[in-house]
Amino acid sequence: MSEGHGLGPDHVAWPPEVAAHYRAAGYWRGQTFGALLTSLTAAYADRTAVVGERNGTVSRLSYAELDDAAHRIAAGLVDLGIKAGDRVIVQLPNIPEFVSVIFGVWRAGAWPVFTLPAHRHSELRHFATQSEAAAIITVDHHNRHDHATMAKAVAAEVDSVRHVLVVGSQEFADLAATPPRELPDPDPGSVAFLQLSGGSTGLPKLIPRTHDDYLYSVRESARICALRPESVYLAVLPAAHNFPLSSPGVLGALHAGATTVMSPSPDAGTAFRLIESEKVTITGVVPPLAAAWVQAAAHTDRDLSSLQVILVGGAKCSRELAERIGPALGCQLQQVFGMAEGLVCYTRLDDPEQIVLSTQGRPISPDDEIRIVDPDDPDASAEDEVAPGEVGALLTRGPYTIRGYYRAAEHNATAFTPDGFYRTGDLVRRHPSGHLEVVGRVKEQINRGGEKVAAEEVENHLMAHPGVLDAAVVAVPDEYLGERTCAYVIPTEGSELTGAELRRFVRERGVAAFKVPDLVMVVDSFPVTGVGKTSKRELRAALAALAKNGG
Ligand code: OOB
Repeated sequence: MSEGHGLGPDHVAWPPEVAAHYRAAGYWRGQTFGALLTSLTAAYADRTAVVGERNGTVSRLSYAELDDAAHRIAAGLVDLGIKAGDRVIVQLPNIPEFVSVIFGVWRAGAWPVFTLPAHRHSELRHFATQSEAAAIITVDHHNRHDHATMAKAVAAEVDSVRHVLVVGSQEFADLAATPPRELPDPDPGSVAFLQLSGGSTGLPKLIPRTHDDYLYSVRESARICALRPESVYLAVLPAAHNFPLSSPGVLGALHAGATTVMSPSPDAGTAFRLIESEKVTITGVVPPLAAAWVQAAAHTDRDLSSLQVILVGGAKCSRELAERIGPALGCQLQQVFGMAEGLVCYTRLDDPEQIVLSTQGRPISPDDEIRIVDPDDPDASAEDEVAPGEVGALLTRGPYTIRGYYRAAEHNATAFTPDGFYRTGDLVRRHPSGHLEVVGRVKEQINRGGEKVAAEEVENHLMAHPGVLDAAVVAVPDEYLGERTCAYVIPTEGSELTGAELRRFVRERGVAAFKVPDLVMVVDSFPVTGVGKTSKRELRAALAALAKNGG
C-alpha cells in the first residue's frame, strides 16, 4: 500500500517515476471529468449529448443542458452534505439521468460506485459496506424490481449510507433544481470512481480508477473507434459497465462531441427502432446479443443503414459469429477485449479482415506492457514468458491499468505480481502483429455471455444452505451464452436437495439473477486432484461428456 500521488491509503499508486513518465508521454493530462464536460460544452453547446427515455418520456439533452444539469446535481449533493471523496453508489438503468448524475457526482468531488441494475440486496449491501458509501442514487422500479425499497433497506443496514436519492421522485427533482455554482475541481490524479470487477473470488472487488488514467483510455478509445461529433453511439448494455461506459461507450462519445442514445433494452426490436430513428452509427454488444441481432436482421423492416461499426466484446466472439456480423448488419466489426481493471484491446478499423475475424485486438497504448507467462504456475512472474505464439496467462501493466483493488491488500498480493503486473486470468496467444487471441482462462470465473460470475461467490451462497456439505461451481458450454453456470453439490447426510430449491435459495439471498446456477448436479463426492483439491477440470470434463452424449 502506498500513500501520496493523490491516491490515499486505500489504494496502490503507480510508482512516482512511472507516473511521471505517463504524464510526460501525454497520457495523463491533468483533466477531471467535470473539467472535461466544461470544455465539451464550450465546444459543442447546442449539439445533442444524450437522448433517452424514462417511463416512456423521451428527452434530449444538449451539451449545455447536460452541463447545467450536472452543475445543479453537484450543488444539490454538496448541500445534502456529500463531501469530496465521499462514495456514492449509482444504480441506474440506461436513462438520460445516468449521464447527468455521474457528472454531478464528479463535480461534487465525490466518487460514483458503479453497480449494475441486475445487482440485488446482498450485492448492494456489500458495495455500500466495502466503500462506506454516503448515498445511493437509484430509480423507483426497473424491470419490475423495486430498487427504491431495496436501496432503503440497504441504507437501514449500513450506517454510512445517509441518503437514498430516487431519480424521478420529487425529492430528486428538487435536488436537481439547486442553483448551480462553481465547486472546487478535484485532483486529476485522484480516484474518480470505483468500478466493479467481474471477480473470481468470494466477493466482488472494487476498482479505483483515476480521472487521469480513465480519461486517457476514453480519449484513445474514441480515436481508435473513429468517433466524431457527427457520430451517434447506442448504449445497449448496462451503461455502468466498463464496455458501454468507455469502450468507447458513453464517455467516448461525449469526448468526441457525439451523441449518445440510451437504449432502455438490448433486444433487437428496441435497438433496431433506435438505430433507425436516431441514425445510430456505432454501438457495442456482447457475442450472444450480436448473434440475436444477426438473426433478427434477416427479417427486420428497420433501416439499419446508418450503422457503421459494431463493437463485440466482453466474451469470446467465435470465428463463425464474427464472419456473420458484418454482412448481416451491413457494418464493420470491431472486436474488443477489455477489463474493468484497465487494459483494453481493439482490432483497428484498418486491420486486415483476417485479423478482425480471428483476434480480439491489440492494446490501446504503446505503454501497455503485455507478458504471456506459464499458465500452470499461478505465481508466474513477468519473466516466465512462454515462447512467441504459445498460449499463456496474460499479465499486464500500463497507464490505465490499476496496481491494486480498493481496500484489498490481501487479495492484491496474489492478483498482482510484486512488480505491479495485473494477473488478468485470461489465456491468450499473441499474433506476430501484436494482436491478442483469447483462448480461455485460468481464473475461477464463468463468463455467462459477458456477465461475469465468480465461482467462489456462488459456492459461498450455496454452502449457506444447511443441506449443502460442499459445492463447486464450474462453467458448462452453452450454444447461446457461450457458458452457463453449473453447481455441483454434495448434500449433508440425510438431506434431500433439489436443484429448484437450491436455485430459489440462492436467488432469495439477494443476488443478481445471472449468478443463480443454471444447472445443479447433486453428487456424492467430487473428483480430486493429486493434492486432494476438488478437480474442477474433471467436473468440467464430466459435463462436456454429458453434453456430448446428449445428456
Ligand atoms: C469487460 O470487462 P469485465 O471487467 O466485465 O471482464 C473482463 C474479462 C476479461 O478478463 C476476459 O476474461 C473477458 O472479460 N473478456 C473477453 C473479451 N472481453 C472481455 N474474453 C474473450 N474475448 C473478449 N473479447 O468484459 C470489458 C471491458 C471493456 C471492454 C470490453 C469488455
